[in-house]
Amino acid sequence: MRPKSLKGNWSSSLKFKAKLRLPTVVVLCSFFFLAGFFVSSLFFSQDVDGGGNRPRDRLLETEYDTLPFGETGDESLTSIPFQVLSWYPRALYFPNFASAEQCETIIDLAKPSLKPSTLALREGETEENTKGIRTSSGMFLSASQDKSGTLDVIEEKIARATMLPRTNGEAFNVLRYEIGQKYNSHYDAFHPDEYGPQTSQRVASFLLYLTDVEEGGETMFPYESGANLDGKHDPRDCMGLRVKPRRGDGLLFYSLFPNGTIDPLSIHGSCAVIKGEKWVATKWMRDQVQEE
Ligand SMILES: O=C(O)CCC(=O)C(=O)O
Repeated sequence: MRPKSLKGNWSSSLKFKAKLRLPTVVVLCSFFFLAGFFVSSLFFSQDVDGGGNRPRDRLLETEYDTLPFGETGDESLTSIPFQVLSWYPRALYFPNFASAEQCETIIDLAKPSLKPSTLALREGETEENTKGIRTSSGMFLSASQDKSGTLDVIEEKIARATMLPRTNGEAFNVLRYEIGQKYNSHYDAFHPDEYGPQTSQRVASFLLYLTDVEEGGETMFPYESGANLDGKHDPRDCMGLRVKPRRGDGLLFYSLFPNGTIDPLSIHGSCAVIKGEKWVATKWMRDQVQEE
């Protein structure tokens, strides 16, 4: 009897175990399937937008088929990162536009020839009655004067970034601001009502910051997005959108609207340097080809 009952117990326990195993297997399979799905979806989502920006890198680095290009085009895919600082006026920021060595080279070239900065004078203005508006020192330097080729490379990069031809650029105006020095708010474009008829006009300005500035020295846009238009604005005040100089970074803004008229919000200036020294190279781009 005992063995029989034992056998009976054994077989019923086997049946019980078999009954138990089937749902367990199903549950375990489902669990592993779901876990696998979850882990793989994690990897997949990192691939799409995770910290590394992988697809974008891939697009820039790889087999992106470039197109046939015209006589003055080329094969390279240029990547120049920029940030839109403002649409009113149109202002863009280009981090790491130039290297520290390039900045040093430009400063070394300009340093021996610095003179007090000057202004384009309006009717009734004299050097005497405009004293204090622009207190930096500076000099003009064209790419052809720089035997190291640094300005040539920078000028080419500015032309590519702005799609404004190099031939339309004035020589670089390299400026140094010492403590307390500044440039009151002003327009780079010349209004014919104030300056008389113009044969060419400044379209845009590209500023390459050659140094960091410990404190002050920001490029300011006091009317950004229509602010401070109540007629009480004092051009000496450091206000509005302020761009802090960082060595090697670039700032581009447009003085003219696409229709060729002057953007009243493009007024800008340099806040006084409070601590440190500011060096900047300005390139004004015009609507007409410039003579060398
Ligand atoms: O130094 C700056 O930040 C501004 C320079 C400037 O306004 C100019 O050169 O026209």
